[in-house]
Amino acid sequence: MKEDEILQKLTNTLADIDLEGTRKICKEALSGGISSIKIVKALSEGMSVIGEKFEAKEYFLSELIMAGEIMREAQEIIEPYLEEEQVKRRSKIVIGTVEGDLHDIGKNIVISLLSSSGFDVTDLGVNVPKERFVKTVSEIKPDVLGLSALLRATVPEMGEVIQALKDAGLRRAVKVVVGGLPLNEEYAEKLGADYYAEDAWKGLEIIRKVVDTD
Ligand code: B12
Repeated sequence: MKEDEILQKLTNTLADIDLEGTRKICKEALSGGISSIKIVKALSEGMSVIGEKFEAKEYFLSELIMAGEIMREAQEIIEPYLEEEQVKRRSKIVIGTVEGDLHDIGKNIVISLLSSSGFDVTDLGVNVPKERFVKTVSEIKPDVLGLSALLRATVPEMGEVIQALKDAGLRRAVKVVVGGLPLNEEYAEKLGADYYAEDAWKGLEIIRKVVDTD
């Protein structure tokens, strides 16, 4: 099978919520020399199909939960293969999903990519209150704070976190990168963020630039 066909099969297998199949194709693709980044992209496409099916009421919450579990397992298989790179200075990144939001698959991909690229990442998890972001920024003094939100209803919370940083006198000390499905460049600017990343790879590119020009 050609590389494209394997990747398409992986997307479809995840979209069918097939745990065994996804695990198997991931391993085969990796041992066949397909790049880990392409594999993660194929899996992300599978998650988008699942989202569409959920919207069309073809899938329900139980399928979303299963998909989350499959994605977590797949990430564990792929993580050791994510390309290791040397970063001169171990720049610090703090990242979390904002309060009210439990989605963390995308955030975890960002973390895998950053960690395997040599960044020192502190993961605050999901449903993180703004006070915790502020406390961590003041203690760890990261170069970048990454915020994630997947629900339209929780995106405004990103603005609340940024305002809380301002109130604590910490806004200038850290660059804020936001990501998540309901966002775009314009919305991110309105929230007061420095950068918007549509995916993990864009996030890595932005963060590399930010720490380079520090
Ligand atoms: C899996 C999933 C779940 C799982 C989450 C499991 C987990 N551990 O994360 C569970 C079952 C828990 C869940 C619950 C709910 N979900 Co849900 N979920 C999804 C689903 C299918 C996939 C999300 C995903 O993982 N995508 C794959 C990853 C790789 O993509 P990503 O998250 O976008 O991340 C990438 C980029 O956005 C970016 N990125 C993201 N964050 C960040 C941060 C930084 C710093 C950077 C640089 C980049 C970055 O990089 C990532 C990688 O490239 C989406 C549908 C979809 N199309 O996305 C719905 C979706 C997000 N969910 C939705 C809904 C409605 C819900 C529920 C309210 C359902 C319910 N009735 O209870 C609850 C809410 C729970 C809560 N309080 O958060 C809606 C949101 C609609 C809206 N307008 O707000 C969606 C869009 C489904 C739909 N089409 O209706 N969900």
